[in-house]
Amino acid sequence: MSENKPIKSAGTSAQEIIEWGMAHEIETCFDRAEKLKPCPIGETGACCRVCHMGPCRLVGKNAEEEARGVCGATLSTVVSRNFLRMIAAGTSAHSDHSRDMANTLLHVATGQTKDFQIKDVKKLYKVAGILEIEFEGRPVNDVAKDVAETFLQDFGRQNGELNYCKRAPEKTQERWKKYGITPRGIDREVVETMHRTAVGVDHDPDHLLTQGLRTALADGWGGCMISTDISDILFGTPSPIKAEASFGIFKEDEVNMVVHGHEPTLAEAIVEVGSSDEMLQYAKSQGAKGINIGGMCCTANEVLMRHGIPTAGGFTNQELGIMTGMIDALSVDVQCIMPAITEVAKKFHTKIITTSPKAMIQGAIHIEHDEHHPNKTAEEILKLACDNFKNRTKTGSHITKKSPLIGGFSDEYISYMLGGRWRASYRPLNDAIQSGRIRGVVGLAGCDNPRVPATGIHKYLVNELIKNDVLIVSTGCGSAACATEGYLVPEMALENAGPGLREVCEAVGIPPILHLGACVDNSRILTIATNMALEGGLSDEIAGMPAVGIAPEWMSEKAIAIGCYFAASGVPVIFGGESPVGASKEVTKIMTEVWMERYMGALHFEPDPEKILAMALDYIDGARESLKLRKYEPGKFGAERVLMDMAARREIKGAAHAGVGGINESEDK
Ligand code: XCC
Repeated sequence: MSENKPIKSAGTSAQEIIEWGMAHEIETCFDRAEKLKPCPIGETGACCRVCHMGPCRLVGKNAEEEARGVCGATLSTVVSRNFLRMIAAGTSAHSDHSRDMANTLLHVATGQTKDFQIKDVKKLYKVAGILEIEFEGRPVNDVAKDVAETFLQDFGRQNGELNYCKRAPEKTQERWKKYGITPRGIDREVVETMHRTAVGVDHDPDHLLTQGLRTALADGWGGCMISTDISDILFGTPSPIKAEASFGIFKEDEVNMVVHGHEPTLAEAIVEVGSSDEMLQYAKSQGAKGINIGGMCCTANEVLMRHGIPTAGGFTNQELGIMTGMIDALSVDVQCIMPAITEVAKKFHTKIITTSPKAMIQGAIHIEHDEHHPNKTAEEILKLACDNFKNRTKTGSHITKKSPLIGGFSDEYISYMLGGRWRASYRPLNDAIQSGRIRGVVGLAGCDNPRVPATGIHKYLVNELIKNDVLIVSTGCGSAACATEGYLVPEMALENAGPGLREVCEAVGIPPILHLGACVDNSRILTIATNMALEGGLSDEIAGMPAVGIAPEWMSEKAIAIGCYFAASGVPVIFGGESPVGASKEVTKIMTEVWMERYMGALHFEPDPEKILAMALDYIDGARESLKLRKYEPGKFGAERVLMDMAARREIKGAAHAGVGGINESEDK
C-alpha cells in the first residue's frame, strides 16, 4: 500500500486493489462516492416525492415550523413518511427472500424439488413445536409441509398476530400490545405502510412511526426469523467451522466460482454439484486442477456458516474481487449486488450470471434458477465457469493474502457450548455478565460503506469494544469486515480483549466476536436476547439488557428495518453516518426519547465513531445500574492472570492450530 494514496478502504488488501484499479483507470464505488456527493436535502429526509405536485424540498432556517409541501405536509410528516418507506423496502427484501425459502421447503416436502432434503430434523421439530404442529410419529415431509404452509400464511395473514410473536418474552409481547405494534401478516404491514405514506393519508409523525415499528417487527420476528429457521431446517443449523477470508481465497490453478447475494438455495446446489466427481472431471477437461467455490456478501455467509466456503468479503469488495482477475464466474441472486459489476467485468474475463427471476443486470448472462431442479441450474453455471477458465489472463491485481476465521455460531450452538450437551444453557453467559467479567453485549452488524474508509469503523469499534470486555455478536458485512482482517479467531481474545472477556473466551474456547451469519440471521440475536431473558438474573424481557445494536457503516434500507425491529424489541441501536431523519427534530425525538420511554429501545444516528463507542458503553453501564448488577470495573478479573498470560497464549494458539482445525496465522494484518 503506498503512503501518499488516500485510504478508501480500511481492508488492507482491498486498498491495494483500489490503488491498482486507480493506476489502471478502473472505476469503482469508491471513485463514484467521491465524485457524487449525497444530496443534502434527500440525505436528511426533507425531500417529498410521493406525488407529482412536487418534488417538494422542505428546507430553510425555520423549515420545522414553517415549511410545507404543496399539499401542506409538514417537515415531520415528510421525514417520517420517507423513513417508513425505507422500513417497508427493507422488510420486503428480507421477507420476499423468506417467502422463497418457505416455498422451497414446501417443494421439498411435497417432492417437487428432489435435490434437497430436510437436513436438520431436530430443528424442524423444534419449529413445529413452536407453531403447535403435531410432529411425533408423523413422516418428516408431512411435518415439513405443515410448517411451510403455516409460514406461508404469515405473509398474507389479514388479522391476528404473526406466529413467531409468541417467541418473544411475555413482557416484550405486552409492550407491543400496549402500544399497538404487534404485527399481523408481513405483506399486510408492508402494504399498509405504503398506503399510509401515499399522498393525503397519514400525516401524524408519531402515528406513522408506530406503523413503521409494526412493519419492522414483521421483518424481524417474521421475514428474517422464518428465513433463518427454514435455511437451518433445509441446509443444517450452523456450528463452529473454520474458513478463510479476503482476496487470497482465489486459486491460480482451479476454476474460481463465486456466489454473491443473499439466498442460500442455489448456492447450496452450486456447493454440492461443484464438489461432485463429474464436475471435477469437467473442470479438469478444461485444464483446471479443481473447482474452488468462494462467496461474497450474505450468500457467502450462508455457505460459510454451513460448509466453510471462504469469503472474499462484504459489499464494497465485490468490484475489487473481479479486479483480481481470478474469478471465472460470479453468480448473483438478489440484494446488495452493484450493477457496476458488469462494467468492471468487461475489463476482465469474468462472466457475471444473474439467476433470480426478480433480478437482471444489463450486460450479464441470465441463467434462471429452476427452483424444482436447482442442481441442473448449478451444473449449467459451473460448466460455464469451467469453460471460462482457459480465458483467464494475467490481467488483475492478484492478491494472495487471506485470513483464517471461525464462523458458524447459531443460538443453538451458543447454548450448547456454554452449558454442554445435557444442560445446554445461557446460565454461564448471564453469570459472566452479572459478575462483570463481560460488561455487556453488542450486536455489530450492517453494511460496509465506500463513503468512509470502508470497514474502518467496524474495525475500530471491534477493537475498542472487546478491549472494554464487551462480547460481540456479528452478522452480514460486519462479520466480513472482521473476517478479512483476521479478527474472527480465538487468538483475538488473547491479543486484544479485556481481561474479563478474555477469561470467558478462554474458558469456553470461543473468539470474542461470534459470527452468527447473514443479515437475516440478525434474528438469531433476537433469539439469543430472548434466551438471556428467559434464563433469569438479568432483565426478564429483551428491554433493559446491557446490550446495544450498532450498524456503523449501514447503507441499505434493510439495515433500517433491522435497526427498527431491534429498537421495537427493546434494544438501543446506534447507526453511523448522517441521519436520514436529521431534518426533523420532532421525528428524531420520537425515535430516541419517545421510543425509549415506550419500548426501552431507540434508534440514533451518529457519524462520529468515538461517540458511537461512548454511547454504547453508556447504555450498557446504565442498564447494569438499573438491573443492580455489580458495577463494571476494568481489569478486575485480569490481575491474577498476568503471569499466566504467556503460557495461556502458547496453549490457546496451539489449541487453535490443532483442535479447531489447523488454522493458519493471519497474513492479512
Ligand atoms: Fe448488504 Fe447482507 Fe448490508 Fe452487506 S450487510 S451490504 S445489506 S450484504 Ni446486511
